[in-house]
Parts: sequence; C-alpha cells; structure tokens
Amino acid sequence: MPKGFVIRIKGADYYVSSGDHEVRCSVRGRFRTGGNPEEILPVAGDNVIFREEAVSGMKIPTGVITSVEKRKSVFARGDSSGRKKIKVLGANIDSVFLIHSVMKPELNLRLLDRMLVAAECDNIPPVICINKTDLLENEDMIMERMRRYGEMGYEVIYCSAVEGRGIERLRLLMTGARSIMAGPSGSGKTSLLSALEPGLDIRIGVVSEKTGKGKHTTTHFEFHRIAGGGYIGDTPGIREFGIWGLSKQTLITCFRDLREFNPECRFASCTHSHEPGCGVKNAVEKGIVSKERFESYLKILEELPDRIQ
Ligand SMILES: Nc1nc2c(ncn2[C@@H]2O[C@H](COP(=O)(O)OP(=O)(O)O)[C@@H](O)[C@H]2O)c(=O)[nH]1
Ligand SMILES: [Mg+2]
Ligand SMILES: [Zn+2]
Repeated sequence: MPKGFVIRIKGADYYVSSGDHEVRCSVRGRFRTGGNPEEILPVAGDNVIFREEAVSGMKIPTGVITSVEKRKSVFARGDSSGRKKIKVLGANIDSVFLIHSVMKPELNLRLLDRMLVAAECDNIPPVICINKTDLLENEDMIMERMRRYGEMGYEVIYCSAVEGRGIERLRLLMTGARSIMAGPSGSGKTSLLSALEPGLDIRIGVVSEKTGKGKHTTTHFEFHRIAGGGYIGDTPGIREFGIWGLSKQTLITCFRDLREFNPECRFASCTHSHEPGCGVKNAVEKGIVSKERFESYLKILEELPDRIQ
C-alpha cells in the first residue's frame, strides 16, 4: 500500500503527498473512535499508509488513510485550561528556523531563549537566523552577543533578505527536510521565504478557527513544497510556538548551557531559584554561564507548574 505524509488538512480532507503527486484522503473507522481524538486523528506531517480509491472524474486522486506511523516528534501546545492536555498541531518536523532581526524589531534574546526552550521541549532541532544584517554598519556587537549560542551547539545563520545573504545556507538546510519558521512579526520571515523561493504563495500564519469565546485558536498548519525537494510549514505564531509539558523541575533540561550544572545541585528537586547549594546558580555567579540566559530561565520558571498532573 502506498505511503505518504499529510501536508494539509481541509475539513475532513487529508491531502497526502506521495512521491510526486497528491492524494486527497479521508479517515475512517478506528481513527474516529476511543481515546483522545486529538492524538488519534492524523495531523500535518504525519507519515501515513493509505489505500487509493479508483474514482473517476476527480481532479486529484482520492484515497483512505489506513494507518499513521508513530510520530518522531510533535509540534504541540498545552491546552489553555491546563498544561497536560495537549493539542498536536503537527508532527515529524525536522527543524524550526527561528527568524529574528538585528533591528526593526530590535533583537530580543529573551524571546529567542523562550523559542529555543519551546523547540527543545517539542524535540524539534532549532536553527537561529539573524536577519537584516544589511542594516548594521558593524557586526561585531551582534556576533559577540550571538557567540554563546554557537557554543551551545546551535547553528547561527546571518541573513539579509535584501542582499541575499544566508539564503543558500537556508536552502541547503531546507532541501529534503520538513521545516517550519517562527519569529517575531516583522523579522523578515516572508521576505526570506520569497528570496528563497520566488513565487511560493504561502499564507503566513497558521489556520485559525473562531471559538465560542470569540478567541482564535490554531487548528493546524500546512506544508508547502519547495523546489529541490523539501517542505516548509506555515509560520506558526509565537503564541502557538509555546511551552507545554514542562514542570519547574524539568525546565532546566531545555537550557543546553545550564543543564550540565544540574548534577552539582544539593537537592535533586532543585529548581535553581531559591535553593541553597545550587550548581547552576553557582556557575552563574562564577561567570561560567551567562547571566542573561539565567534570567531567561527564571522568567520562564515563574510560569510553569510545580508538577505536571
Ligand atoms: N533592511 C532589511 N529589511 C528587511 C529584510 N527582511 C525583511 N525586511 C523588511 O522588514 C519588513 C517585514 O518583513 P516581513 O518579511 O513581512 O516579516 P515577517 O512578519 O517576519 O514575515 C518588510 O518591510 C521587509 O521589507 C532584510 O533582510 N533587510
Ligand atoms: Mg510575514
Ligand atoms: Zn540548582
């Protein structure tokens, strides 16, 4: 039976990319029964096995999804009422490109740290893109501020959608992969995409749905094929790119530079905030790790529950 992956969901139609064509599939039977339907129904990025149906007169072939492969990773967010119930928005995303600009808007490393934590807790490898470098006369200061991220093992790409800087590197990383972009509004996501892929008519922003309370909630996003092979997902909003499923005790695991000091803490349950004998705080005081990163840590810590129920 043919295999493919879900690139788009429209109502009850699941568009599956398989080889060089698309198949419009439906889901039936056990997908609709038992458990939390959110976890059972396919989402964008799911690898599926489907059965083609011989229906004539259709513009695109149709089929039925018969099974969904185990997800390697999920892009999800916590339910607003509690942090345990999650909403899966996408699956099997190879990397997230975090697009930030040097100015207009000003580079905000606290926000970058927050997005890195979100990527780490969703298990989606992040790539940092610093855009609009054409606006700088001298890059030394930015390079210095970004140096520690390179040391943590993150790739940092300096970009300019205007000058075409960094585009080739982005293209290389996105080829053959399923990626998404995220970053503050105005940082240049759309501009980078059109530099990369002129003619790609991608609607920026995830599909929203009005809830009874008048608020918009994200239902899903979709992938667009890029030349050379590879898919780029609709840019998730920053709010969607949230932090979920972490407790005060586990947040530290999402900080690549801080977590190595965790074993030095006196208490196994240390949250690295008020406890005596804290290895992380000790490292900050000694100047081994950055004070700014620790500030980001403390800021996020405040929002997290003591434990996940
Ligand atoms: N100078 C400069 N301006 C840029 C660059 N990339 C985007 N912009 C401008 O920044 C603004 C926001 O860009 P846009 O791509 O819409 O940002 P998005 O909200 O992240 O999608 C637009 O006015 C772009 O022309 C860049 O590399 N250099
Ligand atoms: Mg945009
Ligand atoms: Zn500690």
